[in-house]
Amino acid sequence: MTTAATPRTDAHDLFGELTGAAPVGYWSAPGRVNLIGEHTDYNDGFVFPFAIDGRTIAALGTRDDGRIRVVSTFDPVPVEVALADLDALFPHHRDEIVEWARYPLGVAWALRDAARAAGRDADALTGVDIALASDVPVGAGLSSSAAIEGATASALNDVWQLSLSPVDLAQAGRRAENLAVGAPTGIMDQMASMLGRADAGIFLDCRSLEVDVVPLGFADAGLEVLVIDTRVSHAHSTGGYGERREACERGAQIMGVAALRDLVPADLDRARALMDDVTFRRVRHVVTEDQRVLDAVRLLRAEGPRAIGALLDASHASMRDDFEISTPELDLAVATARAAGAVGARMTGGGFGGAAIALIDRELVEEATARVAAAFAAAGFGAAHVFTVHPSDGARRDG
Ligand code: GAF
Repeated sequence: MTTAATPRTDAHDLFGELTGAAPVGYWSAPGRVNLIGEHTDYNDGFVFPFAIDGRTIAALGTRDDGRIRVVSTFDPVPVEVALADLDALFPHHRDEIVEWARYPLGVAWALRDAARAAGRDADALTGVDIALASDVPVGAGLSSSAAIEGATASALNDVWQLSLSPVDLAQAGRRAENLAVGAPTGIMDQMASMLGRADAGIFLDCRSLEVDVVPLGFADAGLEVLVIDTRVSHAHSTGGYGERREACERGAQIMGVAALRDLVPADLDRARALMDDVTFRRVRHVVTEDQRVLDAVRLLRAEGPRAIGALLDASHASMRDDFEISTPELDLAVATARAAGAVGARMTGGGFGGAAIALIDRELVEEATARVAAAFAAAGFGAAHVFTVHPSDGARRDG
């Protein structure tokens, strides 16, 4: 990912302005691109994301008054509360906190609970100052939120000496997102951000949370992942995301299963007979998408990355026609990338805006970028932001 921003310097400077001192350390976590497996995570299904080379950095220092203060490049006004007051704020009074600050404060809240569950005295945890800076685009569907959660969780895990595993930290991040922010999301983004590995995808079973790190081999195959950020902003705490989730739960209930993960494509004829058309199409997306994830991982291993192109295309069609979460901008991005020679393309993330990805030969990137710009201008859409991302390591201490 190419960007002029330097989040490490920004976090350092912001921390200095806030405290007049140097932090005790820096922790970082990446955003993610989901290669395939959309809206399957909260249905107990399969996903196959990778962590990207855009990261959020948390610069952290301790304080001895039991308070937490957060500041970020999203909003220069610091937010400060007593750690002990977090229990009263979340989830019911989250509206008292400005939205961006609910992510880091929500993680602190969730980790205090995790500390208690591990037999620690939550009131003995030290106060902290945290400065956050990021070069993960916000609102692009690249999970800038999981990057904030992962960086904050990693930092607090270390300074509070909680010894929680990356999966525990991902679960704390999801809890913050669901209850402190109010977005009814699944676990995919936090798992990808915590567990990502350079040049590899995270094949995740969202029921067992079992992870398989699968080499992607894009560079060796001469391929790039192009992100086409439509700049149509999305938010999962409002609107269509929750409605899709409800339709999936309704479908599972009608079919008498715990989650849509328990259905296979052969069950779809019965599903069609039992439910209304909209619910059926939501179910069909999830059931066929789970199968596409399994097929993508198998084909990637057997034949390499070029073999998954048709599955990426089919995934987009399913989200456009059955799950109805695409937008005209995303459809145009996908169609243009494919016409420019992409191996496969699809929208990525929760939908209703955000970004599409295209798996494309390195030497076609420039032309595809120009063609997207021309197509967006011709359609009267605002300019897209087009850049490449590379599969990268997950959350870590950075010094
Ligand atoms: C968003 C959510 F945060 C994820 O949990 C997942 O459901 C995704 O949308 C859709 O696959 O990124």
